[in-house]
Amino acid sequence: VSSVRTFHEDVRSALGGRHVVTDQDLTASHCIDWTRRWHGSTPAVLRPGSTDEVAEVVSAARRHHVALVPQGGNTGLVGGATPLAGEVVVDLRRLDRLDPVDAAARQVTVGAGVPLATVHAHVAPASLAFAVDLGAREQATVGGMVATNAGGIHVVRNGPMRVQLVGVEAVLGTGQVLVANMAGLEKDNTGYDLPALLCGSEGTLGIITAARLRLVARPEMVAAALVGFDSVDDAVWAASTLRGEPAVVAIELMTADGLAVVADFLQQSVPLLPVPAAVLLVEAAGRGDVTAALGDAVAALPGALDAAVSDDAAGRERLWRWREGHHEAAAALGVVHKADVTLPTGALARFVMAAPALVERVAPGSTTLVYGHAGDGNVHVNVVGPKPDDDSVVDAVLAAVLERGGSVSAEHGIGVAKRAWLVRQRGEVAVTAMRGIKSALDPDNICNPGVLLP
Ligand code: FAD
Ligand code: 2HG
Ligand code: ZN
Repeated sequence: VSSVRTFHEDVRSALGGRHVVTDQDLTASHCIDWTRRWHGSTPAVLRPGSTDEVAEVVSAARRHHVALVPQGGNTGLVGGATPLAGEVVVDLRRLDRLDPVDAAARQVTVGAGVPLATVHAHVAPASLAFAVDLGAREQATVGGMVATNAGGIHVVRNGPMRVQLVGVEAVLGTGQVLVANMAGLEKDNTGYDLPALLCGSEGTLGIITAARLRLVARPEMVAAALVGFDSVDDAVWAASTLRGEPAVVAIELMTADGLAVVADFLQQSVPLLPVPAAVLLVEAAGRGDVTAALGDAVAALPGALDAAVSDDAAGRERLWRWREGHHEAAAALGVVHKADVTLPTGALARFVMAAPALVERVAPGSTTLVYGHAGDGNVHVNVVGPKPDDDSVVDAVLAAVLERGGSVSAEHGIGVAKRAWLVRQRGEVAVTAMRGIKSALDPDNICNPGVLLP
């Protein structure tokens, strides 16, 4: 207790009392995750406003043996930002630096606390765009997205966060400030790729304070289509074909069962009637007539039935609502158990079709939605029914994924939810290497000690 009190005194003098929040009414929202599956408690939420202040926090934590949980927008879906063992929360949202866009380099440097939507808005006037986009865009921060190597809806064209990350600034678990390629060199072949290492480290190696991000051309035209198919097989086959179309930037899969749940939630009818067995939401973007390019690509797909197409912003948003409504519609039914998985291309359709029956065997009477980023072989199995602390359904789904040669985490990370699966996924040698990296960069195990490594 006295050690924690001394830690509090140190951080109060580093951050000022206003940014050491101990009032439980104010810390409560930091202690529960988005899914409501993970609940913790914390003696304090720290709100550093600069890289130096983050370094002071980490150094004080080392001195006093205090464990830290970094937190951005708290939209993570694997419990990685929840203080489950009473850790101190470090809220990074005051790191809101927004440097001018470097149009010549097609890069921008931003603070870790900047929300994704702010990055999008910041680079748009320079006719540039940030390639990563995801449903939690208003809250998810750049630091959290780097820490989880977030994916989202455009991975099929531009890759995940790791591909967009040119450089990183971070306070390591040692308290030292690491500056890795923040000058944004496109080529720098001098040893280990530290930005790539920190990307996906889930707060276990240190605290990301800023990122140098790659930008892409802002598309002049965007068009989206909901395309119906008689079978999941046809839809998945179509997704593979569409990956070869240069203008296609998103290929998202939904099934009739999931759409029925969303239709109830939205109190609307699916725009394709009768509702097909499987639906792809396909988005095309670029210069020239992308609507025509999208129409031609869709018309050439074997098995495509009806399509609803839109190229104005409001119409596209209406189509996307059917896809982005899935997690909200599921959450409205209760606490959602989530398995975020990738399958080898050839195994995806069969898995999507098998998942609901697999869930029904383990937890009869549950509601199951299977949807996701078909272009990446990544689907999200959302199950409502089992008690919040019952892992049996997710375990059964993950076991089925491993049997089929897939991954137990495609884009959300391991967090606390999937720690038990890491060795089975990656093997002892890889996990031992990860432990070695962890102990080199965070020797006192103060950075998210409960996360990622079993
Ligand atoms: P948090 O939830 O605060 O933290 C996530 C992890 O990162 C934790 O382990 C935390 O300790 C660590 N962390 C946070 N900030 C830092 C930092 N500065 N330094 C070091 N570690 C840090 N994810 C996808 O990949 N693709 C999607 O399509 C997608 N869609 C989503 C849609 C919705 C509606 C929701 C709620 C979530 C979605 N997510 C998606 C998950 C989530 O948005 C991402 O994981 C996002 O990257 C988390 O960002 P955050 O700032 O909220 O991080
Ligand atoms: C998405 O693609 C997100 O919508 C969230 O990754 C998925 O909530 C989920 O399971
Ligand atoms: Zn996703």
